[in-house]
Amino acid sequence: MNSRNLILTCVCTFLCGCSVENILSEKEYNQGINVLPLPQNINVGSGRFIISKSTQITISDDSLGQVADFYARKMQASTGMNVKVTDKKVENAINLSIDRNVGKGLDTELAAESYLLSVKENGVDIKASSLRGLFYGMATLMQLLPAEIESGHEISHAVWSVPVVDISDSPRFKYRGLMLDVARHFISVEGLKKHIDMLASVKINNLHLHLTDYQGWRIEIRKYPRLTAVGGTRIDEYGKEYSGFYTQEEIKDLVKYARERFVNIIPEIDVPGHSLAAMAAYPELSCTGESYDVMNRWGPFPVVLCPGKENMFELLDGVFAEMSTLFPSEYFHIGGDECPKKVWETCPACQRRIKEEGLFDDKEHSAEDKLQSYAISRCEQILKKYGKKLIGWDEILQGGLAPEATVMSWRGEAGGIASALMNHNVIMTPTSGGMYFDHYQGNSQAEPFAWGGYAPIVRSYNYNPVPDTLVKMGKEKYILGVQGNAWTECMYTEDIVEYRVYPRIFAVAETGWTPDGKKDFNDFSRRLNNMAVRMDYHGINYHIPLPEQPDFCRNHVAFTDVASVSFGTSRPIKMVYTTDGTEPDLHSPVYDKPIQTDTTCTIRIRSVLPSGKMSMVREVRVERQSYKEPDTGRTPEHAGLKLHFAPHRCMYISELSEVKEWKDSVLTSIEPIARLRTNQYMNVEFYVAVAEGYFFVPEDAIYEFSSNNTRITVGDYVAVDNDGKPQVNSRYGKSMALKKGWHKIKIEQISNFIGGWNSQHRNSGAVMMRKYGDEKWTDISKDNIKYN
Ligand code: TNX
Repeated sequence: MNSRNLILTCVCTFLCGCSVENILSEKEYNQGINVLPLPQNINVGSGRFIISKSTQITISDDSLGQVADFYARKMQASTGMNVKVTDKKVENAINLSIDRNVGKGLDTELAAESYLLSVKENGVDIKASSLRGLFYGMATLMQLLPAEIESGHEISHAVWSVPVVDISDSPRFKYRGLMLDVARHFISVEGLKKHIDMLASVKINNLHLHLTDYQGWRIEIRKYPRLTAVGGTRIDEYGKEYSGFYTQEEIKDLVKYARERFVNIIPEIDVPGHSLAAMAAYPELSCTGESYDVMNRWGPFPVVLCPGKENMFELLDGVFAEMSTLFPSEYFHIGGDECPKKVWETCPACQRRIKEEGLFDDKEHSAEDKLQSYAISRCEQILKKYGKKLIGWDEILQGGLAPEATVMSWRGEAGGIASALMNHNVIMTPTSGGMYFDHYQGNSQAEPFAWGGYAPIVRSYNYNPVPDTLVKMGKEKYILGVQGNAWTECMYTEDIVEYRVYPRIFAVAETGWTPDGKKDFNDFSRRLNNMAVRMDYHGINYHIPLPEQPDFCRNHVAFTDVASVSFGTSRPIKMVYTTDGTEPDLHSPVYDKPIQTDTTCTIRIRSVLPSGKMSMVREVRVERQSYKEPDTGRTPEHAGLKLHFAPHRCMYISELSEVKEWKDSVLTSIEPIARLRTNQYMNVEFYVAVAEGYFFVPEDAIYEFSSNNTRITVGDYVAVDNDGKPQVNSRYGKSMALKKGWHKIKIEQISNFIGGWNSQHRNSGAVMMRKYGDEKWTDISKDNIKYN
């Protein structure tokens, strides 16, 4: 024990009258300053302030009671101390006061979020010009305390201390947000409250709820009950109902909860594309009056509202009217993304509207683009009536921006830049900047199934929302801030949503708050270890970086002699492993050099945070093989593969034995095995196809295989197994040592919906292979397949 802690021990023994067992600040993850987002200015002094039974929160006037009570309750829960709130001056206190000078000179909203925090050995002073600023000052104080302060139940015999510091802090941007897509997969009110707690703790001030889409309408509208009665339920591919929506009472409760934590909730009703759930409820909203079912797979789809008719705008007026009273937010999001306009070209009502409004084709925009702008501008007018400002995705630029629209730039930054140049406000949330939390946060071979794309936390962290072009043009002030988006097509449960959002949203928090020049990924990584413990107390299922092979990440490694498998993590974290089949735990060997073996084994490896919390286990099968001889010495006779095809609906390979009506033909190249269908999006043609024959291996080598087809068998060996899994990115390839020559191959393909996906959706049909050491995959080409 060092001398400072000895003093602490004595002080606490004196104050508590008990023997001290738990000096929380000594724990590895509590050491140093762990404030996240990092404050603008921080000066660390020496000594510590200790929270004791006599510590009270003092307030300069009653209006501060709300903030003081909030934190008093929080501190009481974990420390067990009855932290009183008083308007009297007392010793050993946390003093909250309003000081109009804090943040002076800044933009009003930035000033309101600014605070001064001074910790001395005998007390804490927090000053701000508003309640919001005081709330953030207290949030920082919580982060200066040990992570255990987040506990919901008392931690006894603990010392609660804060380092002596001086902090002056204000945000870089006024908008710092998270979008949750509750339309594809619903999140319960309790689940949302958990998110709000975490967001508030890292000073994120906006929660954007994507409430409607093709796959569901999730908010009660009293005037249009069918929106939820019909639009709130879809029948999944197994015939099971999936439903959920928020009642207006639940929304009120949620909004109140968020307001108490200074989180603004922005609702989104996505129109005129992404509106199928509403059209299922009210078919007259479509151009043709055609009736639809709420969609049970992931789009986008060529289905759109009809802006030619007035009833679209009547409905939206009713919807916006009710929602405007529920959500105090000054912003309202109307979506506007991925609007399919083809149907409008042949819709008499749309064409009439185009004529009447003079929306003619010009060099830049088609008449239908302009019709979309017309629809968005009408939305803006309706919202204006209810005192709201419109936000839309960057597609609302097509056909011209609505006069006062704020743009969320997601398809890169171009839309954001174009909007800012036209003096429109912008929120940056580009896929390219690591702002898409449905993208993989680690190697797709190692991580659980996700939408696709790659957004490691370092990319989210390093993103700078102000493009140089805008700085040069003096337009950077139009960048309101930054947001991370969690689209939930592939987030089937609330746990998975948490896994994808945390900790990447903390990177967004820091990008949105801390000046770019002060950001430091290594220090951020260190602070994440402290945040992890806080998240544990909130029951958040956060992502812990998995061990990955730095060169080629694969779950199956073949070797003929000796194998050497090395691992790393996306930020410095300890790894433990076993090779004897047992589950690695805290006592297992620590990974410190490549694992070498000359016999077949399974490496089980996981990461361990300083708190002792472990990641999921990765299993890497390391298999000793001898080179497989070709299956025939002679070049097979005919070009292509033998194809057996049947129009049969099933889900698994094991069901193929039941198929009777096979039709035989020849597949001249492999890819069409996934293209034996009518329409990729709207209809899935259910079929099974099996192609058999030989493929040519150009040289003796170890090859790995990858394909989105259901199963690939080489000789007798299953080289790719996607059986029963969403086949949108191959994650199951195995490796084989193969001799030059013709080897047997069997390609099995099941066309069905799997996990909400058309199994053909992103499937090129190809079977790819690559030699160990090669960077590039190559398709098995039509010249290299033959049959007898
Ligand atoms: C595009 S981002 C969409 C969403 C999808 C997402 C998947 C945006 C405005 N539209 O509907 O869920 O991609 O990454």
